[in-house]
Amino acid sequence: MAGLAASFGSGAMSNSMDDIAGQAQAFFVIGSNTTEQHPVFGTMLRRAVRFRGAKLIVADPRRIDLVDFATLHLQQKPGTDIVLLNGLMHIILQNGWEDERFIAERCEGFEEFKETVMRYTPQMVSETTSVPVEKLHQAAEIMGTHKPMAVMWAMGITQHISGVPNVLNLANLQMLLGNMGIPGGGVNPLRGQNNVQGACDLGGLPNVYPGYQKVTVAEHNRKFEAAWGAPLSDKIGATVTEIIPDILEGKTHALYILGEDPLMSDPDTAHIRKCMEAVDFLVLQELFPSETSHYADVMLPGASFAEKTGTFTNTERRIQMVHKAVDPPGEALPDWKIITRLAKRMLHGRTLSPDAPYAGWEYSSTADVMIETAALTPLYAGVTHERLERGERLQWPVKALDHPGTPILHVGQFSRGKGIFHPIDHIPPAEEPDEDYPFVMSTGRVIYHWHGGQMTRRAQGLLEVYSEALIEINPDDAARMGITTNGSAQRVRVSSRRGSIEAQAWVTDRVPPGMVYANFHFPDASANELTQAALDPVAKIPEYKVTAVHVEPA
Ligand SMILES: Nc1nc2c(c(=O)[nH]1)N[C@H]1C(S)=C(S)[C@@H](COP(=O)(O)OP(=O)(O)OC[C@H]3O[C@@H](n4cnc5c(=O)[nH]c(N)nc54)[C@H](O)[C@@H]3O)O[C@H]1N2
Ligand SMILES: Nc1nc2c(c(=O)[nH]1)N[C@H]1C(S)=C(S)[C@@H](COP(=O)(O)OP(=O)(O)OC[C@H]3O[C@@H](n4cnc5c(=O)[nH]c(N)nc54)[C@H](O)[C@@H]3O)O[C@H]1N2
Ligand SMILES: [Mo]
Repeated sequence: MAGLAASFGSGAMSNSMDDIAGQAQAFFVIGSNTTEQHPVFGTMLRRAVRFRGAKLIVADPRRIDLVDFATLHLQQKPGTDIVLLNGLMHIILQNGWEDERFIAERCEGFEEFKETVMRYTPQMVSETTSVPVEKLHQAAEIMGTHKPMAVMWAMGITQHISGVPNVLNLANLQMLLGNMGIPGGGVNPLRGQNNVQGACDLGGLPNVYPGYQKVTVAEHNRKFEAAWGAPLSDKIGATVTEIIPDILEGKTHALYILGEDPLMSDPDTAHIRKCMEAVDFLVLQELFPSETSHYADVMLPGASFAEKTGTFTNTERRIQMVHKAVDPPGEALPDWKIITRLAKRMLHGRTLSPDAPYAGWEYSSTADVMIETAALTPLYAGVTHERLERGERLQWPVKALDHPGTPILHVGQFSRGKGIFHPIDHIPPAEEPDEDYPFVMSTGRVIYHWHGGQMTRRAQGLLEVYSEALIEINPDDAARMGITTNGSAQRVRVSSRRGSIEAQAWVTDRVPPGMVYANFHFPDASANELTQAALDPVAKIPEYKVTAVHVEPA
């Protein structure tokens, strides 16, 4: 739940949940099952639609619950988001709905971008995405005439080999409409885990120190070397999706995994098994014996969220205090204490640099960790546990002790000066359906379970409502194959080039014909037996959302 999972997804919400839900005239939710996966914000959006009449456009290959409240549903084929967005921007430009002043004053690269977009005619976009031309026009009109509009997305956008270009194209859309730096607008990636934002903020990424200070900038290296009293590398490290496959290349020899269950959550499980068998030494810091624990040489017992005190930074960059409610059981300790103990053992016998204030790992509580964070991290410079305890609602950047924090980013100016339009062309998914594997499988979550299910499969109440993996399949496909939900032929076998799983079918028009949807909550039918490690070349995020599969009655 913490740690290296931080490499999934990137960036931060430019706006806050309150200003979006309260002030947007329209919402564009693309690739996020918001009511099931972000229920608090999902409820806020639903209320804004019902009680305030805000418009809602949902772009999702599935008819997710949010569609019931939507003004319009664009049901694009998985992996065609670039084309869809180019088509919408094409129509916006044709009708003069762009914000000329914003583009002229705050952006650059517009002409080249426009040239690309003008090649994506509604007809051609409709053919690639299977969204009807009229719906493209309706969506573009809502966007062009309801400002500000807020854009929200999640893993349906980022878990593709085109994850980064997909996100850049959403930024293009918001710059084109002038929806940046204002309440009710912005570009808003909904961050998944309770503290994935905090883990990224505080350096849980291979290319930056805390506060996104790049390791390749000499000045940053000097600052952290002086603070920590140790020589530091200026080389960008590897991501989790590189570290594990590197075992078979002989480049990774040992793993220290905290709060992650790669046997369940990484793509292509058969390959991950081989890697785990091959690694020389594996330390796993966990709450429970997980699927990955079968391969661990040493297990360190971590304490759960309810058993420790510290901060979580949520999806809107808000830093929040969390207090210990119960004592950790047995020998379990908060993760920071385990890490500190390990670090001190490693320091043993080394003389510490006397001028380096944080060389010795001397923390008596997480408040001390925050003092060090504030001293070295401009984004968190004014954050202290005292301020948070007083009830201050701090969203970074918090520039000083008397700075109130920053609810909306990019007001008046982008952080790098001008906003750049990026011309983006279609990048087809790494694997497309063919004769042998004619279906597209997409994967994700259900509301009742959490990822590999180590926590939620231990909760009896949740198992009572959702006890085994269900695979969503369209009624037309099911009828053709003789699959019914209450007859004898209710189980399906789904196979890809990597593996095969068998599970209960859920015959439903939530998915269109030709598509199935599977989750990775149950070890005996995990979608990741089938997925592949095709990565976005920049973010290194796997293409979990598109796999070519074969489906048959089991
Ligand atoms: N209950 C519960 N809540 C969770 C989690 C959990 O495990 N359980 N996990 C948390 C975490 S870490 C995360 S990252 C978030 C994830 O939150 P979300 O990203 O909202 O959830 P996902 O289930 O990954 O699916 C996202 C949506 O993308 C759609 N989709 C599939 N393919 C495509 C495509 O090609 N294009 C587009 N535009 N959409 C597509 C799917 O139909 C789905 O509706 O959820 C968080 N919340
Ligand atoms: N097919 C497919 N695969 C996916 C995705 C998808 O959409 N489709 N989504 C991906 C995404 S976005 C994510 S974020 C990952 C999530 O994948 P993981 O991070 O592997 O999953 P989690 O279940 O969140 O957490 C892993 C473990 O952390 C332990 N844990 C919980 N709290 C603590 C703690 O405080 N300390 C310690 N030490 N351990 C703790 C839990 O017991 C659990 O076993 O899955 C990815 N995998
Ligand atoms: Mo995630």
